[in-house]
Amino acid sequence: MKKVVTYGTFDLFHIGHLRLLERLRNYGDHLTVFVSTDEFNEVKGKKSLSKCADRAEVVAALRCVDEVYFETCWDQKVHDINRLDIDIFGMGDDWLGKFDFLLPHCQVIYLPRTEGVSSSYFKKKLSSV
Ligand code: C2G
Repeated sequence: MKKVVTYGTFDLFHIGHLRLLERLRNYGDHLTVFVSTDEFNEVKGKKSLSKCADRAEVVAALRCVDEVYFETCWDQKVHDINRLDIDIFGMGDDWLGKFDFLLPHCQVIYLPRTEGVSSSYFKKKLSSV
């Protein structure tokens, strides 16, 4: 079984998130998603509107997602990849090159982002309503 993994906040879940997860799932037979905790989002300098448990519940409900865990720090990826026997690590290409240090442990792919949509875009729109 070819296992794929990705990490993210997935706040205000939108088509960009969905398209990424569906494309990643098609690179293998199993997709694991690590959802950033609220505390880790602070470390990332991101404020999510939905709390971690809700964001994880949305991601876990997707047909293309097989397992969901939590991302609590930057440094857990090598451990996760080895522990879960991951074959492919994938992210949107706004992260291009940032995770190449994982190459000794698994294949690393960056997929084109879905243009014109982001959680921050929706937050801005919502605040001006
Ligand atoms: N994404 C996308 N298209 C968009 C928006 C996001 O393909 N229009 C992708 C991002 O590239 C990322 C994933 O969706 O791979 C999740 O995006 P975020 O929730 O913004 O994740 P981020 O805050 O970038 O956290 O350790 C990695 C970090 O936790 C990633």
